Amino acid sequence: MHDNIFAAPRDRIGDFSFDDTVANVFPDMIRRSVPGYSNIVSAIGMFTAKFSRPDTKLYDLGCSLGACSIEMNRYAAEGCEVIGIDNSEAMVSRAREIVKGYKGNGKVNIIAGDITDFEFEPSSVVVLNFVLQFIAPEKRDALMKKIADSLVPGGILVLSEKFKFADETIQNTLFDLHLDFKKANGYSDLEISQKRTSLENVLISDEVPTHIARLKNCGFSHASVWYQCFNFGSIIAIK
Ligand code: GEK
Repeated sequence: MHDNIFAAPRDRIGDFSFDDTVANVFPDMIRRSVPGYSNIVSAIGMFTAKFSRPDTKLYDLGCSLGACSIEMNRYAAEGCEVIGIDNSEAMVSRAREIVKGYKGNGKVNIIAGDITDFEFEPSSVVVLNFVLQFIAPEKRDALMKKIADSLVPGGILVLSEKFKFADETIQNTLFDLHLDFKKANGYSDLEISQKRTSLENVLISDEVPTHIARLKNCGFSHASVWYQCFNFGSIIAIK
């Protein structure tokens, strides 16, 4: 379904939420709004093939409609269970139906819950694909520490985010290119500006060095950006 949620002018723009309206158009919305999204989802399958260990959990945190869960399950090692978690009921109910249609190596379990409250079991692959940016900044360190603690030695976290940049010229250039990307994908100036207002207090991005320092402080031995398209990108962190 085509995303035209912000197409009509609004008198008042509330905070963005992952409700039924968003869940209905989500695949179209994320493809047209997040540069590099499909490349990153495919690569998550490849990271899973390389890093999943038999009989461990593979977590897709903030799974939305389960795009990464499906990809992870295609490449899961023997005896793995993919667990997708999301706190939006609208996403979870749809994701449960969608994942049923795909075959994989293990099983996929979609759970409704808040990832900041979740007790993780031993895992080898954890994915946060454009999710940490929606978690309250003061909760980010504790979540990252819990993820690092749950990973087996040599396990991997794939952390994809919208980045911000300390260098003003780089920030403005990549921000403008993202606008051009959205316009090229058919969003109007009004849609872009109304969505930006709606996300203002909801999506809070960090700089790449902040992410890397947090990952190192929370127990990861290695961390690096492996992909970037404009101001969106993905980091891997290995325990
Ligand atoms: C994908 N990973 O297709 N607990 C659980 N879920 C949460 C929380 C939380 N505290 N906060 C936000 N979410 C997906 C895309 S979308 C990214 C992820 C985007 C969920 C929220 O309900 C939504 O489904 C998801 O995180 C973010 O690869 O829309 O830009």
